[in-house]
Amino acid sequence: MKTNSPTILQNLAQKLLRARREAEPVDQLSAEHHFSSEDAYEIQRLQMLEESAGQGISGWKMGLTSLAKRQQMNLHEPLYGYLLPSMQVHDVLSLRGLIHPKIEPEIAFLVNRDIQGPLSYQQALQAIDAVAPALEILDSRYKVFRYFSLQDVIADNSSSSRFVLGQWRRHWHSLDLKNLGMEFSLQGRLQYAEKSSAISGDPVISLVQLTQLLSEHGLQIQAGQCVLAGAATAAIELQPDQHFNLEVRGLGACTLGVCS
Ligand code: OOG
Ligand code: MG
Repeated sequence: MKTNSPTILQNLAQKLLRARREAEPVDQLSAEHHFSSEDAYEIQRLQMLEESAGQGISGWKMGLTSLAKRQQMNLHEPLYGYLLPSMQVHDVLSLRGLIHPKIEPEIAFLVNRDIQGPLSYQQALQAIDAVAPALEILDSRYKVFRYFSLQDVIADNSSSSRFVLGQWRRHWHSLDLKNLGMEFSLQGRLQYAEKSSAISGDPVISLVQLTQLLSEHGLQIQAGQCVLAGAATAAIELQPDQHFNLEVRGLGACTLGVCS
């Protein structure tokens, strides 16, 4: 249920969009306003409507789909956010314009059809054109990147900032998508080794959940869009001169260098 007027929601959207564009963090919205998850998704939509003008939408991210992330953020329900072309980076990330960025290892899907309404698990499998290893760079437009409410995170486009995609693999049908080994390294040293089952028990379930959440909000996935299924591990804070490598057995690698 929406609990705030359209004018208030638009004002809150503008506040977060300014914080995103100027890298000037703000207080959590919930400090001053009581707002529902539906309000929060509307604040997210209003910002991304403006931000996507002239560039469109690359896809969607699911978040808080793993126990590690839920514990790290102390929030316990999955959420989604928009991914825009301007958020995609290749090889090197500059920290300029970011507030307190973190990085996390993910699995990405390329979707082969327009999706309206919730999909079953089987339908979700059929909607996957290709699979790739991916890295998500999170940032929060709030002064504190911890202990915020679910509504605050949703309103902030679920902490989206940047993302990196490895090579799409179209011949993925022989892979067990819930049993992929994921090794996440920093400066060549292993930080986390996980199975893809850490993501919703199976990353395909994240896609199913995304179709449920989007249909509740009257939104759709379009053919050719990508979906980040959510992190398999806790996120690591970014600093200049880091080099990250995510190796997903059977899928390949996704790497990122960080510069100031
Ligand atoms: C919320 C976004 C979580 C994931 O993959 O779990 C997320 C946050 O941690 O700020 O993207
Ligand atoms: Mg993520």
